[in-house]
Amino acid sequence: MGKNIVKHDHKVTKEEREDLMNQKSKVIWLTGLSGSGKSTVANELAVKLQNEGKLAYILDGDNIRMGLCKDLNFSDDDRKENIRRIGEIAKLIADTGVIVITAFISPFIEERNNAKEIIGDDFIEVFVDASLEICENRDPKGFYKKARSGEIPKFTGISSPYEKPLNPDIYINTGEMSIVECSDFIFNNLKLD
Ligand code: ADX
Repeated sequence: MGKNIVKHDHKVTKEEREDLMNQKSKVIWLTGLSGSGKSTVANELAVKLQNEGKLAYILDGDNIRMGLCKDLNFSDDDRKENIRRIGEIAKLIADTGVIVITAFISPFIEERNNAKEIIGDDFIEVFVDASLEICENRDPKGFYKKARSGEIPKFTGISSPYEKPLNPDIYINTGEMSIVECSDFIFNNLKLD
């Protein structure tokens, strides 16, 4: 903690906010290659949660990099800072009682562990797996092509590493399961009550 800073305790607790909304907050942390389907799965899951009467909110890599993290690029250090900020924001939102779904490549084991440390017990790591070959074939934004030609440097999976989770809480493979199956599988493995 910084110098001359004193933590305030508030009267209304996280548990009371959760009770008000009849849910338990979580941070559903989706990690995987670009094009693996993180944002698509996050959207499907958010619809499912909404339909079940659970309040959820998505934090998404591309969107956050247009605002809060627009000063950051894709060097290892900037990716770590990106994930540190997302970890802190996710923790704050989860403290409101809302379920957070994050969709960031978050390529390094150490930074994901760091996010887990910041967030605590609410953190659920979901590995959104799909082979590099599949992601590259999908290439929804045309970025793999540009990465191969050198136009985009330090691209995850091509010229920058992706460290797979060794022991994720939930594993889905978007090359083998449909998006709805993936979303349902995550939903069924959350303990929300
Ligand atoms: S992370 O590595 O810091 O977690 P983040 O999820 O925020 O990445 O952003 C990834 C998105 O940024 C990708 O889906 C892609 O659209 C875009 N992007 C642009 N340049 C790169 C790059 N060099 N490596 C990976 N993604 C990139």
